[in-house]
Amino acid sequence: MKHFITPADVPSVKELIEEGLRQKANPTADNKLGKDKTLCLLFFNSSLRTRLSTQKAGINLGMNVIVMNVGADSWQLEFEDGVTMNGNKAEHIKEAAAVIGQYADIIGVRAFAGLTNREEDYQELVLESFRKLSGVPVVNLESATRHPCQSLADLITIEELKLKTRPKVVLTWAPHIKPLPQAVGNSFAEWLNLTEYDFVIANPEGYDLAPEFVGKAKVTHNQAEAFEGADFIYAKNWSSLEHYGQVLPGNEDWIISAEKMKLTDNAKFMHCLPVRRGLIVEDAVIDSDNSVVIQQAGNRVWSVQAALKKILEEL
Ligand code: SN0
Repeated sequence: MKHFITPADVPSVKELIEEGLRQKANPTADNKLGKDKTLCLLFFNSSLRTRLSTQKAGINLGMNVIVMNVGADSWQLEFEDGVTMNGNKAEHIKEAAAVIGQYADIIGVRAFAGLTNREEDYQELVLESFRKLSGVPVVNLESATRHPCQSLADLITIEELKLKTRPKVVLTWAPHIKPLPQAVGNSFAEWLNLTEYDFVIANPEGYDLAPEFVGKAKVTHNQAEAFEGADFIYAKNWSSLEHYGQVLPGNEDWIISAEKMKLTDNAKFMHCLPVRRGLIVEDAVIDSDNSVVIQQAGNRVWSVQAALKKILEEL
């Protein structure tokens, strides 16, 4: 595997899930594979799980791991071509990405959507710049439109917990006070579309995800209808795509409540974290035995470890 940016980079998603489960069963089995190889993780935004799980995965594979908070610790980067750099941006991505490529065998990049310009965000300027200009493989640690490390961990978790061959998996929008990216929802939909699961997306009107991510999923604006008979409830907020980056008024009643969970077939509760209690989900749900958020976050190690392994094998 060359890069890990979208599922299109993955020769077999099924095989990658199995690889994740193998890594989980034997975390240091491949600790010679990354010897003398450097993994450089670049964070343009905050992180807890992604940063630590990716560092841990690199270490499990025997890699050296270096991390930088770009922007906060390094120079402000210019991404536009042909500009006179007379503002506050001291370095162009053309040099920065190429230089980091001299230090790293694999680069991981986190760069959220700006949420002001839809076309720009959906062009993935930051991630694509590193892919084109660094000369080394790139792992997507949540870009403007996708979060594949999360989605692979989600699929690993569902695989571990499913009680039916074809469980009903519901991605439901949930309320938030801030505009959040569509990346987690987009990616979850994109990866779920590659499974045989019964997949439903529930969101209020005005919050439909982009059709290229929705794929063959059933979309409903009726949350209760979606919850009926569900085996997995995956909650996530995202800001409007149509009214780009906006939080539309109303919809606070989309919170995941214990009452709504009763409509499901004893569904597991999933969320990528961080989650705001009392806003996205009631304490009674996230504290219940059906909540699998910690197992899901734990699986972040095995998901990125499987992806890094596949890249290392082809270096
Ligand atoms: C990010 C998002 O894409 O929604 C990262 C999720 C893995 N989440 C947030 O930015 C939450 C911020 C908040 O204030 O709750």
